[in-house]
Amino acid sequence: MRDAAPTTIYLKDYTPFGYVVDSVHLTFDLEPHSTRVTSQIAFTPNPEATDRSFFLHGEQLKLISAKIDGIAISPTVTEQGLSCDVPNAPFTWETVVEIDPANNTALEGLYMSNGMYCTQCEAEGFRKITFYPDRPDVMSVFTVRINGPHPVLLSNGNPVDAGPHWAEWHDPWPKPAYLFALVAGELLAHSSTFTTVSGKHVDLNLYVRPGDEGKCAFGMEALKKSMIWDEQVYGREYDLDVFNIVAVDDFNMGAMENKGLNVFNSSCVLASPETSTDDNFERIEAIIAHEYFHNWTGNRITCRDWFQLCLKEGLTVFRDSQFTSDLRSAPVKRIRDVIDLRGRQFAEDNGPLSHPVRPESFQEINNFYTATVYEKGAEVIGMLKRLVGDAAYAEAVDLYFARHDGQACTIEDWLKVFEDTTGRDLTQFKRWYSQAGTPRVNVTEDWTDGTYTLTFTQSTPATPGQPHKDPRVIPIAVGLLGSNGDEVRKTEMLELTEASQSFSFDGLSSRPTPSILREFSAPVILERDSTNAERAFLLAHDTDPFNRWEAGNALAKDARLNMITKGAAPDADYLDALQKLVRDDDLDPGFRALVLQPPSASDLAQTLFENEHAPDPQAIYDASETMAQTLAQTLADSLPRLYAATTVEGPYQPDAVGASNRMLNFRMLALLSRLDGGDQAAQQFASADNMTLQYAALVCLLSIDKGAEQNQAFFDQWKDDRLVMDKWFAAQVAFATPEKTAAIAATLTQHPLFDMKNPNRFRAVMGALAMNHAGFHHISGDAYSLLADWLIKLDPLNPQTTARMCSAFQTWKRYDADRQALIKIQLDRIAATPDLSRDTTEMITRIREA
Ligand code: 0A1
Ligand code: ZN
Repeated sequence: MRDAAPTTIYLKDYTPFGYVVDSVHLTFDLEPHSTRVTSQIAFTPNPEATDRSFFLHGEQLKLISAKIDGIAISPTVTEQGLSCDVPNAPFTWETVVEIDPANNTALEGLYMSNGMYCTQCEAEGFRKITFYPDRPDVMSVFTVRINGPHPVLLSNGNPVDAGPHWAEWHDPWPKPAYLFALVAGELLAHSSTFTTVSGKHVDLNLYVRPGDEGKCAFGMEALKKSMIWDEQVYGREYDLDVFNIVAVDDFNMGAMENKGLNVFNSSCVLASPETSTDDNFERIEAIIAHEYFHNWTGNRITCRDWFQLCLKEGLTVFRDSQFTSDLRSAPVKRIRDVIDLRGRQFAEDNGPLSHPVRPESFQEINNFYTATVYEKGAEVIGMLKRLVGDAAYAEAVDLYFARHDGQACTIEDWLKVFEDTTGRDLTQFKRWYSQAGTPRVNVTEDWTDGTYTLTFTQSTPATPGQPHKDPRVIPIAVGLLGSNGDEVRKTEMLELTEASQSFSFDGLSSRPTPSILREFSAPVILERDSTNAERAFLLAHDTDPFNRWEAGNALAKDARLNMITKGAAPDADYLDALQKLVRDDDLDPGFRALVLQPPSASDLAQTLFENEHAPDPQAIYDASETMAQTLAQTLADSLPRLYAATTVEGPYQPDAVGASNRMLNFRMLALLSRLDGGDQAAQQFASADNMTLQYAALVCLLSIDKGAEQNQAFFDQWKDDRLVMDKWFAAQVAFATPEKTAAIAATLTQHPLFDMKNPNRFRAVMGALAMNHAGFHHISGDAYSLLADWLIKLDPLNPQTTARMCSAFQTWKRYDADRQALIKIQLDRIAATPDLSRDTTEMITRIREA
């Protein structure tokens, strides 16, 4: 067994650690296979704790020596850690351990990536570096000495001193061990400086491998924008002399907010016009902001225990969304966030992996870095802000920073600052943190004697371990439109608190058209009978951009669902509404592109399932293809003009306006390709001087089962660029036709550049396989077994990435009996694999229990 038998940890069992850590001094003697870590830790008995047993976490460590107050001791060591008797008074603890970073393929703790040393300690990776109370409520001041031959030796905080082959760092801010970081390697710095609002000078460095120095400028600018934004919007200033970012090629997640030393997956920080798309630029800007914002929401104020993960993640995602909205188009950001929420979080919340924003138990915390904790966690903050208003939100957050700076907190602490500043009782609101599942909100309406009444009824389906749900507080933003499209009632925030509740509007001269759940004011599924005519009206007139898009989205979904379930032809009203909208040059091109973006196959599948139809992935694919073809023909006259009008002249800039035009330009090219067999796309591919246009052209070609020549040319041009090669691997699988998908993915796993140990490359192929809905669910079952084969192979090397990718199977109960049987075989096969990791065991067990 590589992992100890899984045990379940419960929120209700929390107790504080028996000792306070006054200071930590670490020395690293770096060697690829035998790095020595010497720790000197000052412990004091914790007056607030009752349990004084002394247990330090430690996994995969070779204990060389242990001393208490300078005297050698022989502690009891197990696979999980170490225990021994200690004095009932302050004492100094010292251990020497040996670890093997070169063989650390799990990418947790201290590991090596392309010859460079780096660490990943969240959530529980520090215990793979040395024996320590590895829990977020134990905060301490760290001093770190690194001995190694590398020109760059980094840790948290401020540099103290350095010499040939050594460096010392001191972080004055007490922090939990999960924020510890160390980096050593032959790296180049892209440097700049920042002066904070109170005049403090900060050195900024972005460290990269030689060859990547041309991809740093955008990230550095994004960092400065984030620093200014957090000062201006949240009053948060940076608090060290340096802020370092390091790009690492082998990384399980996107990036990590270690104090003063953020470590980034290189795909989430390196960017250049030639190698990155507009979407990459926007994502990089957001992730840099996210990690930077953690300095206050996560680091200065951290989590008491891992059940409180949403305290830092929900709030930080909310803050990075605000940042992107401020810098770019707010409506486009909101629409994209909702598409993403429905695609990932709703799928999670309505399946076997459903869990509350604040879970109450887990086996492996790494499995809870989920869309529910992050994105639904952010939606909960958005709702709170809508309920109390902007000014009260600002006041409460100020109090949060003032009251809790330097502490490890809980959701109760967070809600209390809102209760104290607003006088509101948030007991019912707190259900958003404790109840899993997506609420359904049904709306009916009445028009009697000049009074218009909306009646809302809420219910949430049972989720694993939670058969019964209580009504939540749901903010529902409603506006009313008159027959000429004028707003007869501006947006009002209705507060739904009962299972069923009515709201009336008086003094209207005629029956209005309601615009409900504006700005997507709550993460719920709204159920309401509507007509195509009403949706077309809202698509043309709604003054709320989100709901305007939503009306188009509802039309788009219905048209396809009718094709699938009733054999209907592509809906004429829908096509007509789209024609009008696409040609309306007063509308933001990015917004028009989003209205044209087809609903995802997975979203259609979920809706079919909810309406008691087992979704047929091939039928969904066929309907979407027919619709795209019909749309292309309907818009044929406008396509060349709009394609030309949205072609951005001049050198490429990753700015919001250019990106918005290119979004629509891409939609036009995709439709044009269906009429001209890909001629225009081939031309664009040949002449493109930036990745956005080059990649868009390749995608358009692959989507119509063409582009073999361009695919080869793309490979020849970019084979030495890792990040572009990830795109190459992914595109071939993601845009393959259903019957070819599994075979293409299988072939790519045999490609010399396929490397399962690199999470980005593994995800490029296997993630794309799972995302190609009709390809993944092809009735041959080939994709299911291919993915299972590779999950079984990866698990012993990298449990965390394996476990995350198991979620490809989470929706299996949506599908027909044949597909369920095919998936079940694979789930059983994975479950029966000897020595399966704790991470993957937990995921597969939960999915199988569906
Ligand atoms: N805290 C990081 C995400 C992160 C979480 C876990 C990791 O390794 C297990 C790595 C990164 C963030 O929210 O950006
Ligand atoms: Zn985060």
